[in-house]
Amino acid sequence: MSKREYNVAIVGATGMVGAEFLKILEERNFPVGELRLLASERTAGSKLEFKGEEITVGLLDEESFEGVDIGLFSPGASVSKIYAPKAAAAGCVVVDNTSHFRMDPDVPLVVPEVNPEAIAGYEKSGIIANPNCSTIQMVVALKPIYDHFGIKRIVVSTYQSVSGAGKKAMDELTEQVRALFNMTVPEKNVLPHVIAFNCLPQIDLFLEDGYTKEEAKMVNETRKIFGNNSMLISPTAVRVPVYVGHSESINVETEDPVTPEEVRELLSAAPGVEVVDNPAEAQYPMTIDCAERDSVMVGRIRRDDTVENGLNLWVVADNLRKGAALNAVQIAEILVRDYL
Ligand code: NAP
Ligand code: 12T
Repeated sequence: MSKREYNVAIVGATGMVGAEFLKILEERNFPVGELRLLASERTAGSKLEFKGEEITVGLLDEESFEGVDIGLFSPGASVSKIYAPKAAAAGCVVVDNTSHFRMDPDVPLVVPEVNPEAIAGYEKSGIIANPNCSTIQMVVALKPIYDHFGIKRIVVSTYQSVSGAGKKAMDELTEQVRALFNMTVPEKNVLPHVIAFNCLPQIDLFLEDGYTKEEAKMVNETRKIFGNNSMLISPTAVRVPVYVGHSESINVETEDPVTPEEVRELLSAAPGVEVVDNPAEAQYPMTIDCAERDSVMVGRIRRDDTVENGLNLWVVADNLRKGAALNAVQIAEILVRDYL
């Protein structure tokens, strides 16, 4: 480490991911020098707490990144598109949580448990992209399986919480539940249909081929992170009425023969993974247990007998933590340890 403390900006500090950034920087005792909190005119001037001190939220503008070493961005793709390059031009290394730069060949897409070496490529653009929440938890669980047995094909269905769509979507679920219990008609403004007591097989917008953008992100990002464009991935992304935590049913076809026992042992020793798999005691990963946890929980590990080398897994993680802010802070930790 060439320097003891780093000036950090959180862009989108007043959002769900921003709140998690503040908590995680404090919890992990990241070497923060000056901390700059930035948001839009809607919340600029409000105050947030970091290490017992109140910090006033500033307005994101052209001058926001003077003297800032690391920018942790989650203000939405259209805002990152404009401000991440401005920050990088001012000498700030950006770790961006939005979808905008993920597939840019000049921007590394990083999950520290899977491809930390890719961080070295940050110098080209000054930007490192944080993958989509659903991609992150899937690749953390699959990395040891990929390394030991090879992966031919993945079929994944997600059960994604409303917090993935931001604060307004969480409030919408609450208001809809309240309305329904009061026998009134629920209103919808953020998600495409009523989410209370419902499941929506649509996350983000539809593409021409009938898949959604969220599904396409899982395919493209997973291939980029593993550096393997021939990996076959068939996704379905579903929004469920859960506040925090995404679940995934993952079917994997491996190259080499594999047993559930081998996978349980391998995953038990894998970084960032916690095996919760004891059917006799009805123990398996659940979103009510994942909030505030750092690990990706894996359970229901069993053979898929319909193919020669098949496995089924149930994978759960806190989408705001490992799926967003924690992964980005882990990237920043490697940056300060090895690069800055
Ligand atoms: P959120 O709760 O709606 O918060 C959005 C934040 O962005 C707020 O702080 C908001 O500030 C700020 N913002 C919006 N427009 C801005 C502008 N023009 N200038 C400056 N700040 C602006 O959303 P969230 O859940 O935190 O997610 C934010 C973004 O992170 C998403 O759009 C998504 O791209 C990304 N995300 C990524 C993952 C992932 O998979 N890695 C997961 C969740 C989210 P105000 O309060 O002032 O409006
Ligand atoms: N549409 O960062 O709505 O690409 O859950 C993350 C979460 C996009 C992203 C969601 C989304 C992203 C959602």
